[in-house]
Order: sequence, then structure tokens, then C-alpha cells
Amino acid sequence: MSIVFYYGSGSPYAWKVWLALEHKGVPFEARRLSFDNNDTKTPEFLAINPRGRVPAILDDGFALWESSAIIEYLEERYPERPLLPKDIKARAVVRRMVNEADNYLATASNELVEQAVYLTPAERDRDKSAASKKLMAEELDRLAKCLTGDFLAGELGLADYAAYPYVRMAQRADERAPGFGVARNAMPAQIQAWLNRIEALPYYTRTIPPHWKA
Ligand SMILES: N[C@@H](CCC(=O)N[C@@H](CS)C(=O)NCC(=O)O)C(=O)O
Repeated sequence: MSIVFYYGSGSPYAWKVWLALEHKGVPFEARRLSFDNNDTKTPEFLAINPRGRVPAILDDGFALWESSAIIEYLEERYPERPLLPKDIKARAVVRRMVNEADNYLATASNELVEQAVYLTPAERDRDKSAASKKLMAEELDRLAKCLTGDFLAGELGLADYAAYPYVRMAQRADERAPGFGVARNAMPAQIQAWLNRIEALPYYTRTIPPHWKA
């Protein structure tokens, strides 16, 4: 039986898992839950993830949530096409980068999205947004320094999938409310080239939030 992957369109946490699933090449069935319809709070879904959040997976009856835990599980359960390097120190570095993405990059990106996408123009706070843009710029500079090759930690893998959605969401914020996010051409050149490399992956288009394509 293939893995059931529960996601919400535009969730960076779910996007990370989707990219990891595609990288692994394991069969899975993606089930989209609507935030607007409160699909994450139905009794059926709460039986899978009592926190009522996506992503979550169901693998042969085993339910798991929290994006980082899901990815670590996938890596151990399906070791082919690894997401992490073999070397113990290189693995630790990737895990550190995942934590940095989930803590610092995510905070900056989520705040930008909040201002640009969820608030009305009248509710937006330029000072708050400027502070998040500054944080985002600092994080992008850190990431740019990691890009000595094509990908963040040498080979394409988890470090890239963990960071990509937050960076792309910061761009999305700018597309939705110009000036409230980070336009791609305002990002460091190395980051722009890296985004292009991720977006050239053969499975990338499948992972784009469906409502962006509508
Ligand atoms: N720490 C969680 C965060 C998951 C999360 O916050 N998901 C949001 C979407 S981005 C969600 O499902 N929200 C639904 C809700 O709050 O009702 C992870 O890494 O999986």
C-alpha cells in the first residue's frame, strides 16, 4: 500500500515533505486538505494528526506528523536515494541546516506571508514587514555562503528541500503584495541560481502549491 500524504496548498512544511517524497521516488498518494474548509480539523483527520496540522502521512496504518520527523522516517524506511549524506559529520551539518531553516528562515518567511497574504492592505504593518525582510536578508546571506557548489550541502538533498519552500514563500509574499516580501531579483545571485536549479528538477512542477497554478 502506498503512503498517503496529507498536505495543504501553500504550506511550506508540507512542500518540504513533498519534495523529499519526490526525491525518494516512493509511491504516494497526495491528499489535499483545504484550510478554508477546516479539513485539518475534521474528526477523520484529527484521528491521524490530533494537532490538526499538515503535513501528515499514513504509511500502512502508521500515522506520523511534524515535517522533520516525517522526513527522518522516510529516510530510514526507504534508504534508497538518500536525502542525507553518509558521513556522520556531514549528516549533522544537514540536520543543523534543517533546524536553522525551521527556526530562523521559517520565522522570517512566515511573518512576510502573514503580512502579504493573510492581512488586508489596511491591516499590514510596514515596520513589522521591514523587520522580517531584514531577518530574511540575513538568512539569505547565510544560505548564499553555503552555496559553494550547486546545492546547499554538496549533493542535492534535505538541506535544499528544507530551505527552498521558505525562500520561495518569501518571494510569493512579494508577488502578492509588492514590497512586503522579497522579490527574486532582490535575492543574492547565488540564491537566485539555486532556486532555478531546484525549479529545474524533473519533479518540481508536481510540488508547486496547486492554488498557485489556478
Ligand atoms: N511544525 C509543524 C508545522 C505544521 C504547520 O504549522 N502546518 C500548518 C500549515 S503551514 C497547518 O497545518 N495549519 C493548520 C491549522 O492551523 O489549522 C511541521 O513541521 O510539520
